Amino acid sequence: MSESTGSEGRRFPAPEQLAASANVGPDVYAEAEADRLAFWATQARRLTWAQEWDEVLDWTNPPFAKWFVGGKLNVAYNCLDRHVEAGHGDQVAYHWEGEPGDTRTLTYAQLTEDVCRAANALLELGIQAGDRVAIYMPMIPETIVAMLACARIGAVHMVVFGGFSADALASRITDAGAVLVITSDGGYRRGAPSALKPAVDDALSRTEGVRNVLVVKRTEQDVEWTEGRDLWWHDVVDRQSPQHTPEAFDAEHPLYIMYTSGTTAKPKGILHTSGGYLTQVAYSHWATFDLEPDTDVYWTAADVGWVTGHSYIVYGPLANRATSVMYEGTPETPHRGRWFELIEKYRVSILYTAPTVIRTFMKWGEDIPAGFDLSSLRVLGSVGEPINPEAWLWYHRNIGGERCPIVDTWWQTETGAHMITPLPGVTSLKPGSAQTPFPGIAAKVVDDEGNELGDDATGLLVLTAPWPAMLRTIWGDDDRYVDTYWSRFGREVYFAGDGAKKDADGDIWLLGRVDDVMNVSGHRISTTEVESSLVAHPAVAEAAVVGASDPTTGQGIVAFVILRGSATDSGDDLVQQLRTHVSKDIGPIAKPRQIMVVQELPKTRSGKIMRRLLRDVAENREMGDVTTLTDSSVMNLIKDKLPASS
Ligand code: 6R9
Repeated sequence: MSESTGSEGRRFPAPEQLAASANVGPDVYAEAEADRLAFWATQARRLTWAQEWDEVLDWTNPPFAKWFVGGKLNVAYNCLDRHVEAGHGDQVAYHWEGEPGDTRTLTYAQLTEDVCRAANALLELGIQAGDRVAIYMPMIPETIVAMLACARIGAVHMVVFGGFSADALASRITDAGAVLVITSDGGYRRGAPSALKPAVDDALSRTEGVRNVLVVKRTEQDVEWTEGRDLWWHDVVDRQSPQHTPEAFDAEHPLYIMYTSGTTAKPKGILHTSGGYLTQVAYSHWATFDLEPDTDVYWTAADVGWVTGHSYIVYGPLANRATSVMYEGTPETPHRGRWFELIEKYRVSILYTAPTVIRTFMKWGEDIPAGFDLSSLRVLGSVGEPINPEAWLWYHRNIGGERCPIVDTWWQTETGAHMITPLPGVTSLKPGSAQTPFPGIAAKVVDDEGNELGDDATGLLVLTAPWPAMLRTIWGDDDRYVDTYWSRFGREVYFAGDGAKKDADGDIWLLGRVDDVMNVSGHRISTTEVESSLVAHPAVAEAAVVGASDPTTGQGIVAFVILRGSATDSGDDLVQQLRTHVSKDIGPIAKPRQIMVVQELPKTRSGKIMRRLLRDVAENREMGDVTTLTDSSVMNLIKDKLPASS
């Protein structure tokens, strides 16, 4: 394989001190392998159960799994009260920072009281266990309070990313059958208040069944008000009792629905339940990041409205009694050093974010992180997309000071928690590869017939044993659940939809979604590999590659690139240079037919590039559904840049 895509041979062994002291050592894999169910039962005991389970796993009717059958627990109690009862009420749960610079500190004791008040308010509004509650909020503490209040009373939350449109919100409210919406007047983004309530009003004009809208005041923007339906959070919640006795729910009681990224037509409502989910998010958060609850300051710099926010801003960290940072705004507001300023201010020791952010930082230049004290960091994480080796190395050098291991965690909304990842005190790291199935997880790379592949052969990623945090179904559509994930290789093999390969050391490389694989003159080429090659060129900060239909080659490779701040040339010469670079790097077959220099790329909330839209542009088509774009104006900018002929 080419240098830029990872085989430069550099390995980054676990730092000695970490290897000696980490929460999890090398023996964990054998232990989990010896008895997978016993291993997960051990991890489930990290939680406090009101009643222990009779059976770890019921897999008699695959793919409908039941974990910790007969067990009962309360998820919010596990995240809050038990830490307070154990004497940690004064520990900070969140250092929250608003984009304008306002701050709030929430201890475990305060958060517990806030959640109890909100739970009592939901009960007063007639919300019952099993009811669905839509949450459409900015990144403020009330968002977490609302989620935990639902969990506490057994209501099912359905968080919709605040950047999504009224359309996206309406279709999700309808599909989930939500009876209450929790929102705010707005939140701060890029230095200005950005309204949320109008989108709720718009969505509710097209849906039925929502009885009330609970509105948090954040920006003081004017809002339209529907009497009898709309209620201010501070009017209803603040007067409630700070006490509420949690009820224990069945381990399989629904916890939340999260709709997936929308890279397909109709969004899928992924259903997660209680006991298995909390077990795996808590254990993985502790093991993958080597969390020390007494000393670490942990920061998942992502939106709560993405599964990463659910599992690693809210449930995992709270179940483990972590102290977290939560930030409302964008990384460039009011200046491009904002994140680094926060790391310095709160002495963040573990940072978890997405490759797209790292590539943005690369574009802005290494002088920015160099201006801050980042010496508190000790473990870094990546999630959301394959991290190009070039971005990995930049992250390692410029943010991690060459001392912090980077855990590249592969997982999905559907998997609920980490599935393939290095462990920071164990794994010798390979930039660009997620490497090893997590302890207790079984993953393989197979060909179209299901035969296992190795030696760098490109195939499909499958999971061959059920896992505690797995999705239980697609909300309201068991058939689609079976068809989408469990029919390609039989009912006991989960088809992830990602291309992958396993190298000679047995390490797994993720190659992007299967539908992102291009076919050029009969050769299968992954978009990820061409993107990594482009990003390895000194002039390129970020690249998106799509296969556009081509009369001679079947598909032709079309690349969209964002240049680094330091790049001087952006003309035809550079484009030719880049084409030659890819051709030398991967092979002439991978030489892009066309390269376009753009300012922005269309992204989902999780930072995934929406290649589907770029393909529409590359093939000169009307654009498809843009409701899940974080910023829909981006596509107009790109189209304006196009030469009329393309
Ligand atoms: C957590 C999350 C899932 C899809 C997944 C894959 C891609 C996520 C990755 C990665 C390579 C990683 N993905 N992490 N690809 N390396 N470390 O992102 O969930 O939004 O559901 O997306 O994201 O393609 O199938 P979700």
